[in-house]
Amino acid sequence: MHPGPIAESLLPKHMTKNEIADVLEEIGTLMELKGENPFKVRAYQAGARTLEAIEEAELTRLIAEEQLKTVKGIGDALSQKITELHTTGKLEFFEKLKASIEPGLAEMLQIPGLGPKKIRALHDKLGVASIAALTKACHDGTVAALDGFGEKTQEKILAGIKNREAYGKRHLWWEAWEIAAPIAAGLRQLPGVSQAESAGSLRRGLETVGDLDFIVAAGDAAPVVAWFTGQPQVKEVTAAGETKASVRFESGLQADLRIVPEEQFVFALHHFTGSKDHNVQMRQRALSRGLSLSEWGLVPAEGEGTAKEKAEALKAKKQPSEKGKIRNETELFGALGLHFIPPELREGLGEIEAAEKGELPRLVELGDLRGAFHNHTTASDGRNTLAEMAAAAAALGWEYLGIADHSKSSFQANGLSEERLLKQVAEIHALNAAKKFKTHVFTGVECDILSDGRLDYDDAILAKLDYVVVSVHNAFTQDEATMTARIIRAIEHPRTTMLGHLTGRLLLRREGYRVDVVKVIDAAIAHGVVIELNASPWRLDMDWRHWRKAAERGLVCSVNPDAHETAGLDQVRAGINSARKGWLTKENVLNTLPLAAVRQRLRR
Ligand code: DGT
Ligand code: CA
Ligand code: CA
Ligand code: ZN
Repeated sequence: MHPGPIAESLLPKHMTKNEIADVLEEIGTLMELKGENPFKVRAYQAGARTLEAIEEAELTRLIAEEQLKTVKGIGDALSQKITELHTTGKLEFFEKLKASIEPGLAEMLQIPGLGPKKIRALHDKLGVASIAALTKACHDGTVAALDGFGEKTQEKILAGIKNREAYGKRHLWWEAWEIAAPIAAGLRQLPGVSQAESAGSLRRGLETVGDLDFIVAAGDAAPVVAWFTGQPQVKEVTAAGETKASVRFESGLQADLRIVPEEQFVFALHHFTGSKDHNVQMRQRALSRGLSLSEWGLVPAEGEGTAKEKAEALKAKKQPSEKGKIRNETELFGALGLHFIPPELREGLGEIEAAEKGELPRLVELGDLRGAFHNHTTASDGRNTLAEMAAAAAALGWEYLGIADHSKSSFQANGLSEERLLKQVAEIHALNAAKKFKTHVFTGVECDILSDGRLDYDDAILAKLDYVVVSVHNAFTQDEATMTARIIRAIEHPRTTMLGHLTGRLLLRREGYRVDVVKVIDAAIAHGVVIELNASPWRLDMDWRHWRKAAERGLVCSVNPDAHETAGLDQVRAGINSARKGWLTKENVLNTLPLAAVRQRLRR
């Protein structure tokens, strides 16, 4: 498991300004869903924006001095609610509001592209109050006939419902990990528990997770089952046996728990880490050596009885010496003539052959990162100021932070005009000169790739920046050849440093645009352009499945948080998972370089 925030997530905590802004935003959405006064709705949305523009420390001061209501855009009522959230982490008004919404309507909010206003209209005019009823209304064509909807909207809604069904069963790695990490830590602290791990796709760092799989070593299973099923986040206990249990959390995520005796732990952990393909290959390898590998143990293949019976028989013999006993995964792989295979590589994609030859790469680690590019501030669509972002990077111990706000064509993200961009560059220079933070800030931009492949600023402007990230943010529906040529044209631009989120996919929400990834990789290598591994848990783009081959051919990766708030910087953790799944080493990743080397590289 990764190190990370553990026990504090179980305690009531005070909320940060961004978390409070999220609640205000949701209140606005729910009130709109209920058809309440639009002025009230807008007050909450505006309150969220106002809050984002205030620095965290300033908010704390305003609350302590009871001055919050004097801020323009925050009245008495809002000030009270913000204060309650800030100090207690809860808001009674919000809880009541949530409880007052018909569950079917709230569920409709999960359909991509369907907002509260439209849901309200569907409810009032067609009496639709569930996804099932909405599906039927779309098939009947009554949705298209509604004022303000039409054929196109109806099609979009149907596609959204289908997406939700297809994706609904999986969860983002990040969200799964936030639930799993404190539970694994809690299990480890239980009396009588000697080891506990999250296995499965979560441990392998897969971008989405079907369910959680906890493996625990304990002599007495009953108290472990009781603790696990009694966790406050558990919504439903779907099974509880003597050595196993299954639960479902609020988000719909399910978790399996298995408790095994100490000596079986390593075999169970390996088995339930998977993947299935990796396990099949491992079992074949064991068989070719006259051994049988399973969750129960590693036993001779010949002779009567199941693997379980043989493992138990071996155990009953109580071998007098510890010799030959397998205590951890390194020894398990070793027993089959293999170097240790990190969980992220266990996808059955050649890792066993490499482990046999001693050719596994030394994978990049979170601690190797010395900074990060592609981060936003309140200048465009970020939620923290330049100074706050720099302070957060310094707190992470980073040597540098690259700012890359949106360019002028991204008006929906408050993209920067030339004038505002130059003003930001001056601000960054002043910040660096003041040496208030240990972290050096690089000036950059996330420059739109226009629909024909030109960049969104003139060369003279781009020349004033330390680096340029180029990204596609519009005209997603171009055909593959057009999109590929468009992106390659941007890569060929002499001012381009790196390519942002190559396919534009949003995991569990929308497919990426059509693009020939291999051609884009070729162009990037040919022009010395870096491709980012966008570490946002929603993106993880370029996908890990392309990285191994691309890096072998000389492509350089930058693990970019694409942070829109200070908390987003930590998401490089998810990017590192994908980098490791892509067999990347420290040498393949730009932002593992120390400051001086990065400076030199950017000057090229
Ligand atoms: P998920 O939950 O869909 O994201 O993916 P996993 O890999 O966590 O799969 P899961 O939870 O069904 O099972 C955990 C691991 O247990 C899986 O990676 C490999 C092992 N496993 C489960 N079922 C089988 C099976 O039928 N054959 C083999 N060889 N291994 C299995
Ligand atoms: Ca699983
Ligand atoms: Ca499972
Ligand atoms: Zn972007």
